[in-house]
Amino acid sequence: MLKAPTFRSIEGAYLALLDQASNSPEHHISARGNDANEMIGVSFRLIDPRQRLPYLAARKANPVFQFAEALWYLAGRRDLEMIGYYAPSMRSSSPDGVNLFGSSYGYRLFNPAEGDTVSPFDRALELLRTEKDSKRAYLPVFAASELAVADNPDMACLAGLHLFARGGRLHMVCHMRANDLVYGLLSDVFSFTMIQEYAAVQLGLELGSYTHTIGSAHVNDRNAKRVRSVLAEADARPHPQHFDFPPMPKDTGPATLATVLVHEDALRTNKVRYSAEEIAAIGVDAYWQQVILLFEVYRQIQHDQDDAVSRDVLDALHPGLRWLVGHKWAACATSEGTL
Ligand code: 5HM
Repeated sequence: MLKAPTFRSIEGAYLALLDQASNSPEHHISARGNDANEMIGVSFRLIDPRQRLPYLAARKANPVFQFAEALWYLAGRRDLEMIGYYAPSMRSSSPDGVNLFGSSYGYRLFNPAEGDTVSPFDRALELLRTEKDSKRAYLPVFAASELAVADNPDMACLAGLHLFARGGRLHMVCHMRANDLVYGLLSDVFSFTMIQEYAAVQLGLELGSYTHTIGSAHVNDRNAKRVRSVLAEADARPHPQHFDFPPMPKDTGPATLATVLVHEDALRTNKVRYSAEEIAAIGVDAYWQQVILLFEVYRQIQHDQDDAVSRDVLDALHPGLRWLVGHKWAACATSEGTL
């Protein structure tokens, strides 16, 4: 069988990759000062790309950042102001302190290239609407000019995204030149499968498979301890945690994203504070209300002095998101101490 190994959700693929990189790596490298175990030419396929979050307490996945990054991409943005609030470490990749260049994939995908009037994303969707079984809906991200920048602090890790409309479903193949398996992989798969699902909704297709291919798949030595804890947790638990994540609503479009981003901006800049009841009255589907709930959780953590995030907001979260924020932030742990 020459196809990529298949997993239902990201968690199984994540654990298999960490296990292999830790226990049977192909190389030990030291690129740009980062010592790492590496495998080259790795791929896997997710049959249900909607299950894009791992439920591993030792990993402490951050669903607030994941949705923020996905929205930042979908909105075609490259500003640090938004993404730096959710991931302060990304500030060091910006050469001018204002924008990100190599890693602002959405800027390249969702804005027309210089001299063009239509974005690569819109062009790819148009192709998929008009050319049956097209193989041409490829959205390049890595630009050859990035190689010309000496000591480039932020060279795109995503080579490109490739969309295929087959049998009523929209499949995606993602080509990464390099992936940090512990951190980069999870946020990349989360965001790219969100772009895939958003594209499927625009085309009126069902969500298909997601195949992820990586040139250099590596685990940095400095993260080895974290990896051992994650693998030990997976080995010790009687059965994996499972929370099915719901589909993106069929009426999601640019107007939906714009509405969510207005609330994101107001919460990030602490201009509003919401109760669960107020978020339930916002005119977006319950799916997108979950994202606004997450942004309110993070607003309270960043801007309020309280020890605990308000109970009504936490209780309104989807059980999987509730589980994740409870393991990520002490302010979201339940008073009973268990989740
Ligand atoms: O030396 P190089 O440019 O490959 O270092 C970038 C590091 O960030 C690599 O470990 C790469 O795999 C990781 N990375 C990632 O996994 C970076 C980004 C941001 O572009 C990403 N995924 N999206």
